[in-house]
This record gives sequence, structure tokens and C-alpha cells, in this order.
Amino acid sequence: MKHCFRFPFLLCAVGLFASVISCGGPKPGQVTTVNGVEMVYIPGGTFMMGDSTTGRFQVTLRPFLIDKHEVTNGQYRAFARTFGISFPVPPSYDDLPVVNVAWEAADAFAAWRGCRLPTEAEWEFAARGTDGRHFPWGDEFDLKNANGDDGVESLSRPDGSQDGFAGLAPVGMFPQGASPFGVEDMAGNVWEWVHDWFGPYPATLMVEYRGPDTGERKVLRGGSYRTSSANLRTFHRAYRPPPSFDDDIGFRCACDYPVPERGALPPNAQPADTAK
Ligand SMILES: [Ca+2]
Repeated sequence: MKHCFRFPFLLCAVGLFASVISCGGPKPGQVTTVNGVEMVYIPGGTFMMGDSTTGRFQVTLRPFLIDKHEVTNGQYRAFARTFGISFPVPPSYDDLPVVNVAWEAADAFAAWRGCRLPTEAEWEFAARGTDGRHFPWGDEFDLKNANGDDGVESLSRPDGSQDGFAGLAPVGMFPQGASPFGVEDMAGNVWEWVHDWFGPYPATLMVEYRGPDTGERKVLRGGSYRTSSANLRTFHRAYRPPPSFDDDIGFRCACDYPVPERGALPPNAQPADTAK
């Protein structure tokens, strides 16, 4: 098992999570590798969630980890093979985000990886931090920072006018559009399932906000390569019934911090298992 913070705690490069604690804990935005996947440490904190259109309320969260990138085809392939799920995506597409995954499958993948889907509040905090910004990088939209679409074919980079991709982009192609914590592709590329059922926001302060206990639609965040800047905003909410899937819907995982001991992949599902 390997889920220690790589820098500057080199003494913790390999070991159990107890080693992380003994090294004094991570810094906000610090990247760690959990079961072969880069995750970003998000410190506990309080922020204003939402905006005037969705309602705004104060949320306090405990520390957690969230994937630096969207889950890729390469990561999902090992899961699909383990459970005999048909996954007809060529290996050459392994760096692209996985799409056409229903909420139930995303939730199952996250559990298999020893993690979970982020709550809606965790997702928004990881995307915007505490200063209320409208996009992960700031308040002004810039298609150079995200794989989105504003009504023009967004292929012609690097002239600076558009994002450079007509469809899906490999994850991590827009580091300049990272969130205050360094989480990438929180705006665009693929919509991301989160844990919560959709429901109206509360009017009061909340600790560890979670959506309704039950519902008919799960929340999607972040917009996609097909959506306009309005959908790419950090506070924008979309939703679909959990069996839904589409070619611009994916997800990323979150983990409690410290990482639970259960966070180890089964031996037959290590990343090397993806090699054909
Ligand atoms: Ca995204």
C-alpha cells in the first residue's frame, strides 16, 4: 500500500498512513499517490457555497483528498476487467476521461478504489476555495483554461483564441486552469458525478453539507467540452437520474483523510493488470 505525501516528506515515500501523520501532515494542495492515482489534499475549512442564483450558505468541511484529474479510461479498464464489464475503448484512449458511466457505476468504481464520490460541497470547495471565484482560476472566463465550448469550434490552439480540442481532451491538459488547490479540469472536459442527490440548498449554516437522503436525480458538476461558460462555473449545478450516462459525463474520486486502511486495491486489480 502506498499513500504517503511525496514532497517534502521524503521519509514518507512508502509506508502506511501512520507515517503521514508522524511527518506533520500535508499542506493544502499537496499531491499524494493513493493506489497509483494522484490525489490532492484539501484542508478542512469554511466557505460560502453557491451564489445568488442557487442560494448561498456557509459550509464547514473536514479535510479530504480528491483526484487531481478526472478518472481515465486506463484507470477504469482495470475495474472493468476485474468485474467482467464490457469496456470497448481502445487502449490508445487510456489518457482520456472515462465517459458513458452511470452514477451507480461511478460510485462502485470509487468504492473499489477504496474511495468514494466527493460530496457536492467537497467538489465545490476543491474547485473554488474560499474566495468565491466563479471559475477555478478566477472570476473571468478564458477558454484557454478549460476544455469547454462557447459556440465556436474550439480546436485552433495555440493561437490563444480557443481551447484546442474539438471533443474530449486527455486529462491534465489545462494546468493553468487549475483550482486554488491545484485540482485540474474542474471546469469542462467532462461533467462529474458527485455523491449527492439534487435538492434545494438549505438557508442556514451547515457543517458537512450533504444533499437530501433520497431523491430522483444525482448532481453533476463542472460542465463539459460541449457546454458554455455558464455551465463551467464553480457553483453551477446540473442533475440527471442515476442510471443516466452520456459521452460527456465522467467523474473523479475523493477519499477521507487520513486514507482508510481499506483503501487498497485487490491484488488482481493493480494498475499493472491494465497492461494487455
Ligand atoms: Ca471536469
